[in-house]
This record gives sequence, C-alpha cells and structure tokens, in this order.
Amino acid sequence: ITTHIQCRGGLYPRSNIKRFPVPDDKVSWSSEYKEYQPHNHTASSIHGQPWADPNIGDPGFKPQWNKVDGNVSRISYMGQYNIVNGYPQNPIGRTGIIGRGVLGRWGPNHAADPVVTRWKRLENGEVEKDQFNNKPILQCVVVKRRDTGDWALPGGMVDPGEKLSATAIREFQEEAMNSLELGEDEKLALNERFGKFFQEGDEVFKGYIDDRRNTDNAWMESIAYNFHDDNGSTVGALKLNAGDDAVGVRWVDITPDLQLYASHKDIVMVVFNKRLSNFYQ
Ligand code: RP5
Ligand code: MG
Ligand code: MG
Repeated sequence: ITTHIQCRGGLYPRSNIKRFPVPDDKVSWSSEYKEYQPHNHTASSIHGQPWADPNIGDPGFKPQWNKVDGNVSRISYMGQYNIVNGYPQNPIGRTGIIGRGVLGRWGPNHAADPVVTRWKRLENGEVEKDQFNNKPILQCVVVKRRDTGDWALPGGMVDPGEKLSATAIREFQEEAMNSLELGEDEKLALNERFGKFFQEGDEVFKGYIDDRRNTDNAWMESIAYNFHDDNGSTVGALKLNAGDDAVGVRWVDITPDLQLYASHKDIVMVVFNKRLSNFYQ
C-alpha cells in the first residue's frame, strides 16, 4: 500500500469532493468494509471528449476488459483486474471514490514517462561527486505540472494506437522542449540532433501509478524509459523549454530527499541505481 497514498488523501482533484476515508487495513478489497460509501464522481468535463470512454451501460459501448480493445489497451500491468457489477475494480484497492473522476478511461489509463538523465559536471567537464559519499551525481529532467504545481516526470497519456516509447519521447518533446510551438524546420533540426539519442531508451518500470486522479474504477498505469546522455553532449547540453501542460522545467539532482509527483520518485530511484552500477563497471 505504499503505492496507494496519494490516491486516498484529501479532496479529489478539480472538485470539492472528499474521498471516503480508507484506513490502511481497509485498502484491500478482501478486507470487509461495511460502512464504505464512497462518492460517485465522473467529471462532467470529460463527457464526449474524443479521448474518453462513454459511460458504462451506454448502448454501443462494449469495452473489452483485460484485452486490447481496438487501438486502446485495457490490459493492466498488474494482471487481470476484476469486473464488479459491470465496473472494473482498482487492482490495488479502495480509493474512497467511485466513478472515473477526471480520467478518460474506465480501468487502466495508460501513460508513458521519459526519464532523461545526464551526469552532473564541474566546469572543467569532470563528473561531479557527492561530497558525502563520493558517488557521481546523476541528474534528470523534471517539469512543473500546471494542474498541481508538483515537479514530475514529463510524461503523458498514450494516444490510441501509439507505440509506448513514442509516447514517452513525444511527451518529453512537448513538455520539456516545447515542440508544440516549433515550426516544421525547427522540428526537423531537432530530429537531426536528437533522433538517435531517443532511439536508445531503456525500459525501467511498468506498473500502477499512485496518482491523485485514481478512483476505484479508473487508475493510472505507466511505462517508463530511461534515455541517458552519458557524456552530456546531446540532450544534456540542450536548453530546456517548458511547454504544453508544463509551466517549468529543469535538471534536478537525484538525491534521496527528492520529492516528485505520484510514484515518480520510485521510478527515478530505479534509474539512479541502475546508472550508478553501470558507472563503476
Ligand atoms: C502520471 O501522470 C503518469 O506517470 C504520467 O507522468 C502522467 C500522465 O498524465 P498527464 O501528464 O497527461 O496529466 O500518472
Ligand atoms: Mg503532455
Ligand atoms: Mg504530462
């Protein structure tokens, strides 16, 4: 249940709806919780959006749970999820809210996250070492989310039919390079410069994301790729530029006290440990 903290606390995002309290020992669906009476909330803003499902029970909506459904994956990285009275059930447990809140899909909502890294360097180009443990300092790119103000990986939702690694790269370019505002020539130039860099992504995580938008019937899952600029000459030397739903962007040192949105810290630490062990090989 360390993966189920953000999505139990406080008000539901973009609403004044309070989550029904779910104590630690009541998260699991297998523990009985007779008093459990969560609010049913689906934001009106998502109805009719091209990226959102219709309501369950609407004639013509025949979701293929636990399957690839047309060009939308309804498969969970967490294994088969249950369907209870027609509604998919959060594989981790109770969240204190039913419905799908602000999420477009019932069941898993798939995202992809890029973890773009470089070594921190001194002015003379040498890799900077941590003054306490003498380990090299790894940095990654984070963006400030417009919706919550938290620093986060520059990830985003997988478009229907999109290759997962392509989502991670596209979102990095939109949120950390402001590609949506670039002209065609500028985009071509960027592709020249960084095309090869983004070909070599390393899958470092896939699973449930402890996101504040999660509900009992809809939740975030993500796959994360690490793109690493070992000598700092490509993306490591790029001037970052926040775009789309990011209002800030920066390189941050990966340290144990780093605080990031949702489960992003866990993902970043996986990358940190991997890169550090490679460094000494
Ligand atoms: C997180 O929300 C994912 O890990 C990803 O970073 C992000 C996707 O949602 P948006 O950034 O598109 O809101 O759960
Ligand atoms: Mg985005
Ligand atoms: Mg995003």
